[in-house]
Amino acid sequence: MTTTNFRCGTVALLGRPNVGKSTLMNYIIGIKVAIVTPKPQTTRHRILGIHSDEDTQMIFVDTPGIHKGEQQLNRNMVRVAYAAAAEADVLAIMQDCTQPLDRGTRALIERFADGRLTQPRIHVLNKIDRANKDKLLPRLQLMQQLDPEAKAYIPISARKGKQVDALLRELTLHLPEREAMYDLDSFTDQSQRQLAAEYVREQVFLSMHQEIPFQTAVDIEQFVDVGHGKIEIEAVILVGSERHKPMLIGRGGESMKRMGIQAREGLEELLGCKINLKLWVKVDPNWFNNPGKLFDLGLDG
Ligand SMILES: Nc1nc2c(ncn2[C@@H]2O[C@H](COP(=O)(O)OP(=O)(O)O)[C@@H](O)[C@H]2O)c(=O)[nH]1
Ligand SMILES: [Mg+2]
Repeated sequence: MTTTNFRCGTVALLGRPNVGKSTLMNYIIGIKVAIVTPKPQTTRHRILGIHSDEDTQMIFVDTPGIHKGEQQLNRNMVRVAYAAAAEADVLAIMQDCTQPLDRGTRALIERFADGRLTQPRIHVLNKIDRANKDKLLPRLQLMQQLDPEAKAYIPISARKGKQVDALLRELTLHLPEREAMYDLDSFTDQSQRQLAAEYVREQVFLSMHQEIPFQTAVDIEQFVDVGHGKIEIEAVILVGSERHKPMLIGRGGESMKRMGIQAREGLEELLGCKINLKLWVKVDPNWFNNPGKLFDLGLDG
């Protein structure tokens, strides 16, 4: 590894829930390192996605969306997002330009524009594949007014990969000259065990409704490489109330079975091996307000 002219740094992906932070990171890395669902607050931890080539390494920090919430879990998630911003080399502040600029988004932009954090800021206007073209230019102008010191304002589509190369070029300009911090072939800092928990949780988010997904967590109790290209996994789906249990299991176990198959298929593709996945449901009332449990799950922020 040569140090001359090598650039390496962290880029914090910041923004309200559901603007497309995880989708963008997955597109850039080329695999699903962060789960994505149509539901807000899918991302709970700080997740790294590492993108390397011959002369740069960009470490994307995907963060939980910045939002208000009553539960301890929500407060921890917001703390994680701001801490990631404070430590990053570059701030990519994302918004969904198919939605009007709401108060929450404006407040977030103003908060970063106030200069407390001095890293270069880039505004990313996502979802241009669905946006009204006539509204894009005024929106870009408004961003320039709200944050005139930002380095760039870039419209993209994370889902379609439009203009993502332009964003990457801009980000590269602001990375410090520094040696690579991770192996050039690693793509995330998450362990296979953590990825397994996330892939199961993704299925819960996709299949369950109302408050259930937000009050569910996944704990991997067994993760054993049994050789011959096979991994055995036992995952517990933790629910916050007795009422949720039958809904997760579904009639005749149908729902659990479907979630298990989907999660297994995704993991087999990601890890490139055969997987035997067993799922259980356990009730732990109010786990999301229990500091000890949040600590155990790595959600203490
Ligand atoms: N149309 C469109 N949808 C997108 C785009 N990027 C993300 N989404 C969708 O927006 C939702 C939230 O995306 P996600 O990446 O989880 O947002 P996050 O909460 O900011 O991480 C998902 O349903 C995505 O498929 C985009 O560029 N265009
Ligand atoms: Mg996310």
